[in-house]
Amino acid sequence: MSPLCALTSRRSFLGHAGLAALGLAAAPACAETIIKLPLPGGPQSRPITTDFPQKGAMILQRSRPPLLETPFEVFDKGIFTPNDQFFVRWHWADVPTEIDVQKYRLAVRGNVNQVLSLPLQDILGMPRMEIAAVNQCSGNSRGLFAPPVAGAQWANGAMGNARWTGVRLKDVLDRAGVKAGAVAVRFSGLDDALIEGAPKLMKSLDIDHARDGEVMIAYQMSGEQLPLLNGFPLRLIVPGWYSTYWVKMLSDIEVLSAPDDNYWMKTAYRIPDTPHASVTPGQTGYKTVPINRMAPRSFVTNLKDGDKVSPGATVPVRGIAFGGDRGVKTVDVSIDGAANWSATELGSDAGPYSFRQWRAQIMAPTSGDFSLMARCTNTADVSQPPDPNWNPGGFMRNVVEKVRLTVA
Ligand SMILES: Nc1nc2c(c(=O)[nH]1)N[C@H]1C(S)=C(S)[C@@H](COP(=O)(O)O)O[C@H]1N2
Ligand SMILES: [Mo]
Repeated sequence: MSPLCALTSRRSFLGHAGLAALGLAAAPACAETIIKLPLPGGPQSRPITTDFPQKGAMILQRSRPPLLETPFEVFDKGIFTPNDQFFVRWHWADVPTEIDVQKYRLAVRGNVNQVLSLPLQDILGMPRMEIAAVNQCSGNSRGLFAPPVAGAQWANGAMGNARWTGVRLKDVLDRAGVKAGAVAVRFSGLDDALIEGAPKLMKSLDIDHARDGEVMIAYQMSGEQLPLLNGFPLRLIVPGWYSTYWVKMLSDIEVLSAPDDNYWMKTAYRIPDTPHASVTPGQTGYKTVPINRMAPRSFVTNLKDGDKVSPGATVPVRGIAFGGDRGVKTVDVSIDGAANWSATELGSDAGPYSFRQWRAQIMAPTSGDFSLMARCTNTADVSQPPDPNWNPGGFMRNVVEKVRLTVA
């Protein structure tokens, strides 16, 4: 990287959160490396950036607000995604670049007995909990949708797994005392839109879900403070649900006595109320619901499209899987286009919401090209579907993925 690039991006991101300044952060011109993502709708080229604070090499999808994708080979290293290569997604460009931890307060208000304004110290003093959970963007893999749809053209790296440490949301709500008639709890953070009148990101959960003892407010991610871009100092964790609900830099919790009809619940992040949230391109008039639970997925991590294997060779294969809203029961692989499947060996179990590693050996054919497929079945016996889903939001892809290999 040229010294000028380094200087510009440092000052603009770590310095004051000015609009123009932030726009310079990690400008693609500063990239050293270009990689290609396998996106059928193109364009495929993306710069690799190391210009963001607390982040290593990331795929630059957009610089302002930052959209940074995890390079896929990172997922081969283990079930926990390193914080410095954990993906980043923000909707609006006014993201604080500094947090004054002394002044930070978490408000709990609305339909409660006592309005709270909690300093971080109070949260740190409450009973701790820890959970391993996959944080996956609703639009992870959107760039693989055919026909293409609008939105961030992610490949498969808008996901990550971490051990989250923090407090139960239930405990925080109990401290405020939820009053009768509460139906939902709404969350928002310190970020905001720069555009006048644009709706601030706010997401809600039903009151029972919010109090289930699993939804939590995290202050640590795999044993460290949250990176700023992943929501320092506090973020919501909603195990098993898409990360659109995992509000970062959480500053406001509002208990509602009527369903939330804010833009981010009523209009955005809605999926067709159909199997696999799938519709036909151009279809209209279907019912929609807010996106919610994740579906099972699995990925090969030690081989990629175009890799060569020797004729008839025994090839070790491995990857990761997650069950979506529950644990992984089995992962099977096929090398004959889904005609036959064989079981893989599962790695250690870090809990129902975590990535789980799998490994197997396959016997390469003696000639020709072939596809390696991996299919996860979760503990509710839900398996990945053979055909890709489609919806205009590019949400919830969980088709059985293929890696195309060449015998040579
Ligand atoms: N405050 C705030 N929280 C947010 C968002 C946001 O724009 N602002 N985006 C959500 C979405 S859509 C995603 S995919 C995740 C991304 O989390 P990450 O950046 O830690 O990977 O944050 C969620 N929480
Ligand atoms: Mo997202």
